[in-house]
Amino acid sequence: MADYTPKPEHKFTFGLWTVGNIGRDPFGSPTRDAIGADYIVHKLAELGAYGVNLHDNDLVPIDATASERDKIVSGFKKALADTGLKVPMATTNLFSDPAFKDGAFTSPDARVRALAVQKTMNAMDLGAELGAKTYVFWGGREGAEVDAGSNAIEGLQHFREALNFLAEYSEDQGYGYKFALEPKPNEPRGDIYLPTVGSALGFIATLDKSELFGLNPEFAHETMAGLSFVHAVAQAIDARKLFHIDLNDQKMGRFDQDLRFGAENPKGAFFTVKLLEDSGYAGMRHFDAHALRTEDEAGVWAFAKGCMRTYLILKEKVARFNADTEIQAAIKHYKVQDATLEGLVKTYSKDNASKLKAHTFDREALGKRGPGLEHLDQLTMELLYGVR
Ligand code: GCO
Ligand code: MN
Ligand code: MN
Repeated sequence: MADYTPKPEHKFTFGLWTVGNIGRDPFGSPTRDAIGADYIVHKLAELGAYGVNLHDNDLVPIDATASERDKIVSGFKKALADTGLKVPMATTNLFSDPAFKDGAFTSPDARVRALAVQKTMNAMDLGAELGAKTYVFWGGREGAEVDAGSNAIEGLQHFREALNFLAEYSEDQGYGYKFALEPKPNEPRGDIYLPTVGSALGFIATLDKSELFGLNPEFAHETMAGLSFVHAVAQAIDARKLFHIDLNDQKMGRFDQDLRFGAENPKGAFFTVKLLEDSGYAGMRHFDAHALRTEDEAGVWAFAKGCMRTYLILKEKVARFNADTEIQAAIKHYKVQDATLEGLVKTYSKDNASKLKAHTFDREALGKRGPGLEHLDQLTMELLYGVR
């Protein structure tokens, strides 16, 4: 029986806000007590995680004085030093405070936009102090329910201005951050700007220092939009923009559920792990999920363990898939090769174009050919079901 014990080398991380989730929802009060940040650090280290990520206010309350802030941060740093846990990613809470109710970087109110940039600079200082190298921008409140008052083009312009400013600030301070935009289609706003991985990729190309910006795709977010998370991650990898990843799970078409990784869509989770492992993705495997509202503290740690264990189980399945001769033969059969034709279409030349035009295809045979996908998919499922 393989060993599925998480270890720091697996690069698993959790947010303070994930295992710290107190089980509040729009219809009900918290079902769990808040857990202290230092205690979370010790528990995560005990469970074999590599790191812990945070929003500024997960650690330092929004109205803390400078000396309160320093006291909290030094206590947290001690917990990190005692356990060896790292803080690879930091981010800003630009969604909880009522000031950000109609957007932060994209608010139609210039004062709110400036406040958002100021808050983010302070949060970037905090992240840098804790050693973070990835900075996430999740624009939860950047969007609208009503399009009559402002417009989405202005929103995007404001968003661009803020990100350009903050990238300069990071460089100026020598923080060396890479920035990861996290798209989400809706919730908490009716419609959030940059709703999908594809939209964020398009937007990044318009930023001044676009090389510093990439993606933090989330399983639940693409799934809420009815899209394939695997395809979204593939596109981010193809663009060399997969800077971070939020792993969790979600039923399609529902409110944001943040389920334990692999709990709902094992096949999607499997192909996600396959993409990450096969592509040599060297970043964090971050879990942005939380225990069910029904759970007590024991349930929280069972949830955290479960996320990591499922990843390792699926990683082992990926190795089996790649080594399975029958599966590999089926893939080989599926991907038909033709050296002559591939040579003709690979690069344009007048000669290639005229040879290609002169070629006669047996369209009927192409249309009739069975690629063997039923067989291949069944083999894949049997592997996932544990009988191969
Ligand atoms: C959500 C988001 C957030 C972000 C977090 C870090 O749906 O609430 O996924 O959890 O990931 O703010 O940027
Ligand atoms: Mn989310
Ligand atoms: Mn997220």
